[in-house]
Amino acid sequence: MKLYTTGMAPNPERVHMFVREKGIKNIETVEMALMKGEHKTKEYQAISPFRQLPALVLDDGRVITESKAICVYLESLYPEPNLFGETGEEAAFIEMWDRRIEFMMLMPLAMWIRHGHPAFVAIEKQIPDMAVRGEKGFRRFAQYIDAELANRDYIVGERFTVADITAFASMGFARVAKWKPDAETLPHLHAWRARMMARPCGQKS
Ligand SMILES: N[C@@H](CCC(=O)N[C@@H](CS)C(=O)NCC(=O)O)C(=O)O
Repeated sequence: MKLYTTGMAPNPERVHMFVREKGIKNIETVEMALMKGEHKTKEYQAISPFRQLPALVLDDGRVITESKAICVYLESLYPEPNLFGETGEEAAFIEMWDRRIEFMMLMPLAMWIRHGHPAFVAIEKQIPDMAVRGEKGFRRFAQYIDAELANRDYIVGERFTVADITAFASMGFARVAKWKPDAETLPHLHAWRARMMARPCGQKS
């Protein structure tokens, strides 16, 4: 298996965190310089039709794109520890939270950074209003999830799942906007982030 990836980008990072939590060692990686547009070539488009990262090339040549789909595939090869749900019911709750985190936290954050950070003119036609809306949406959701985490240790319940990975990868990307959860105003999110940093997903090699 070969993983096309790039540093400091939340979607590839979701896969790397998943790999660390599973303890998977046999994935070759190909690092692409996103900000230099290395992924915009015809060669890479032949691998990933929308020229996005990550992309996982299987040993038989087939390609899986979409970070979550890559994680689903890896979960099928390495079922333990289970990160997608032991029962259909648990899987539904995990999926619900993972989608909420992806659409209400990661996407507004990406809008904020891609449309607001000067370095991102390299890959984005910036619309300043999108940055403003993104920042607002992200901050609103951070408060919401902080309140949720007052009652439990992890995004879904009492155990770590793929939804924690999506949220933690978002936190990592938020550092580009010089944002992290503050112990006074977002105490539960702050404590959850400290728990994530102590886990395999938080140990960058
Ligand atoms: N839905 C895709 C999104 C992939 C994506 O947007 N990747 C970003 C990096 S985080 C990318 O490759 N962007 C390239 C660009 O915007 O030119 C996934 O989950 O993998």
